[in-house]
Amino acid sequence: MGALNATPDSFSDGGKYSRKSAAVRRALQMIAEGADIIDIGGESSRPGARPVPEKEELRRVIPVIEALRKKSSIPVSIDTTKAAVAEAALAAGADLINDICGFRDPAMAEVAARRKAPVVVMHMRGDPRTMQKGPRYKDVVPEVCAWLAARCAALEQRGVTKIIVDPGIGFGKTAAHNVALLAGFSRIASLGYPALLGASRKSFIGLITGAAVDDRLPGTLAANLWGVLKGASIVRVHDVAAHRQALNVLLEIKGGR
Ligand code: HH2
Repeated sequence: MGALNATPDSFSDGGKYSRKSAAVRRALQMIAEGADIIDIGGESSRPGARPVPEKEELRRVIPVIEALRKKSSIPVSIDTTKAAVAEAALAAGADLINDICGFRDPAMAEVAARRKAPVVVMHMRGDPRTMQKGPRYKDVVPEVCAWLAARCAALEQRGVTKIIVDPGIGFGKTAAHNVALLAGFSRIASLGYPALLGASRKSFIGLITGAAVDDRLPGTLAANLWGVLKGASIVRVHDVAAHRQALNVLLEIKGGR
C-alpha cells in the first residue's frame, strides 16, 4: 500500500503532494513501482496535528481520487476519520476506508456497511493531539488485540464484512510499545482478519537508530519484512520500489508468490 499524503504538514512528505497534479503523478509513480493499493489522506495524523475542517479535507482528496480514477483502476483507499469524506471518496471511486480512529464514530461504520466497503480498523489511544502524552499499557499486545477484536465484532454486527486490522504503530505508543507490537505481530495476524502494518519512517525507527525521517528506509524495510514474516498481509509504505524489490525476494524465498 503506497501512502499518498495530500497534505501540507505530514510528518515525512508534507507539502510535496498537496497540489492535485503532483499527487496524481506520485500515485502513478507508486503504481509503476509496484504498489497494489494507493492510500490517499488529506489530514495529517502526526503527533500534535490539528484537525482539518471537513470542507478542506474534501478539497484536498476528492479531486485527486477523481483524477486518478480516470488513469488507473488500482484499488484506492481513503485515509480519513470523517464519514462525509469517506462517503464522498467512495462516490468518487475509492474502494476502501482506512480509519485511524478504528470506526469509533458510528457514522463511519454506517457508511462502510451501506456501501459494502472493505475497511482498515486501526488501533489508536486518544487522538493525534493527545496520543503521545504518556501512553501506558499493562501489556500492549493483548490490550491492542482485545480492542481490535471488540471493534471488529461491533462492525460485523453493523453489517461490515470485509475487515483488515492494524495495531496502529506510533499512535498512542512509546517506541517500546511499537517494538513489542512488532515482536508480537503474529498475535495480531491471528485475530482472523488480514493484518496491515504501518511502520514506514516512523519515529521509533529514529529512536532505535538515530536516523532522520528521510533516512529511515533501511529500518523501515527491517520492520516491514519482519511483519510480513509474522503474518502481515499489507504494508503501508512511502518507498514503494524498495519494498516491492525486498518483498519479491522475501516471498520467493518463502515460496509464497
Ligand atoms: N499511519 C499514518 C497514517 N495513516 N493508516 C493506517 N491504517 N496505519 C498507519 O500506520 C497509518 C495510517 C501516518 O503516516 P503518514 O500518513 O505518512 O503521516 P501523516 O499522518 O503525518 O500524514
